Amino acid sequence: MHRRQKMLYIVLSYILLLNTGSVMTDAWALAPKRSRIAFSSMRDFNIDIYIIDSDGRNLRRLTNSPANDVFPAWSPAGRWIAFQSDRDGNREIYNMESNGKNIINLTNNPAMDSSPAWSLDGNRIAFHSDRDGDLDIYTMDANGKNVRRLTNNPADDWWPDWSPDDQRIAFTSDRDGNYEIYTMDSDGKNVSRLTNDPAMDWQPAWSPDGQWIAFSSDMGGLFDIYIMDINGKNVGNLTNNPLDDELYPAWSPDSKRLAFVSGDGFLTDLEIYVIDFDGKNLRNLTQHPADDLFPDWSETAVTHSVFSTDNLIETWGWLKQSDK
Ligand SMILES: [Ca+2]
Ligand SMILES: [Ca+2]
Ligand SMILES: [Ca+2]
Ligand SMILES: [Ca+2]
Repeated sequence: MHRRQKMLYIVLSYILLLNTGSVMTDAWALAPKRSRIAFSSMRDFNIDIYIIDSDGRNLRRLTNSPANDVFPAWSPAGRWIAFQSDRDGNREIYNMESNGKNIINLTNNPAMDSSPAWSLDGNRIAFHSDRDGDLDIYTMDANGKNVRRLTNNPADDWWPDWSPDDQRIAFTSDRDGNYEIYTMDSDGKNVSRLTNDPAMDWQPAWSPDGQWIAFSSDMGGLFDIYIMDINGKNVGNLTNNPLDDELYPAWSPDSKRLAFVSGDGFLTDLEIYVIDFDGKNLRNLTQHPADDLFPDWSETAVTHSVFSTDNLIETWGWLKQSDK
């Protein structure tokens, strides 16, 4: 199989077959913060969601289901992790507390609902779905209500990610013949194309400082992680790896580093890597023979470690019920 076809097959297998109002209390704001990466892993022979400190310590498994739990996405304050699972028989978006408890079903539609991305005010979740016949971008309230369709195009429109001011949403579409990165207002208006090349450009990730959009592209042959400014200019290859493909970029909260997925040169044993914004200090974070993929990075309070009982978590949940 051609390498690009094989990569597409692998990615699509995971997708298709695996099928504020915030009022910070002083105590919450002072709670210790940890830099952590949520990801999915096949290490227990089906794919579940894990978290690991960004220095590689404190690996913790969050879901334990025979279903496929993929695409974890931290809420801005770190209390929730949205994810995609096929535990009800088709792909839906769920929310859980970042300690893995209180799983809540957000979508309930026989179509594929995938790739959740939180608005930075914590009020909305963008996702892609083929519920209207082809892939389009939608948003919903964080409780699953008020679903709005943002794109209406027979092309594939997918992989949404919000700008840090919640005004724009980056996404991928092949509406102009091949996959390019686009942005649009968060109501779907004022679509702008950022890339324009015959390569496959997809999986945009908006930097938390608002300056950059990272994405994966095979414009250099294999897939690498590229960074461009939010107007599509100054495109640079961050990974520049001639041996394997890089996918799924995810920014650190300080916009100084990125996590991404890469393999070992044979499209097997996918790992989560982290790298500095300038391409230095590449590190394999997971180092496990199973596939590790779909990283999402957060630096937020670790309430379930600081306060070890469920009672206290619930108390904090009550105190912080406006926290998304
Ligand atoms: Ca569904
Ligand atoms: Ca579409
Ligand atoms: Ca392209
Ligand atoms: Ca691995």
